[in-house]
Amino acid sequence: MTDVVRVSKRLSYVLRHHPDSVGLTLDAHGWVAVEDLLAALRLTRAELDAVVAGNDKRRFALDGTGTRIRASQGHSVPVDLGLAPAVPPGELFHGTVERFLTSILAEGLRPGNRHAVHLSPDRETAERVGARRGRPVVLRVDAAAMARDGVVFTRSDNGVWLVDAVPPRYLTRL
Ligand code: HQG
Repeated sequence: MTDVVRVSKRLSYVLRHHPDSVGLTLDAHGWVAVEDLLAALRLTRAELDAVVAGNDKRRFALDGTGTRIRASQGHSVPVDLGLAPAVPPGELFHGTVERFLTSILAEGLRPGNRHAVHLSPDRETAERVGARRGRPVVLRVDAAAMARDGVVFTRSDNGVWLVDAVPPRYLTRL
């Protein structure tokens, strides 16, 4: 694991799940002062900037002034990302693994520990998400039908589609 990946994982842990573990508190929208984060994690600004800029999924976002930072999605602590409802593409994808399928097809996609169910804009991305846990299985989500039925979608700063839940009738195994 490279240093950048190590720091990225540490930032995900702190900014999504356990800010308290290093004595930080996120504001209501998930932001923390860059200065406080650097002090808490003993990082230099250059090290932080390398992780933010080099991150494969743009997991972290600086505010307009570059003085505050937050995770773009994936939180388990309560934050309001302030994302506006957005119209999804006709179909979205979810990557998972075989062992979850019986449950998913019975009760639909649930957010688990996170705030929202994460959906990918394309099949390849969903395969990568599923592959974190084993041989990937990709589900097609009929986002057009969900939107038509009044489900609210938001899109995170890094292009992940977020929704509260996906009932099984909108899912098809690919
Ligand atoms: C499964 C990573 C049983 C679901 C990724 C998944 C993504 C169910 C797991 C982002 C279920 C939740 C999110 C049900 C859902 N019964 N299992 N009813 N409903 N599941 O990690 O979508 O690198 O919370 O299929 O790339 O895997 O962190 O969600 O396997 O973008 O930036 O429960 O996390 O991004 O797992 O991944 P997760 P996810 P980062």
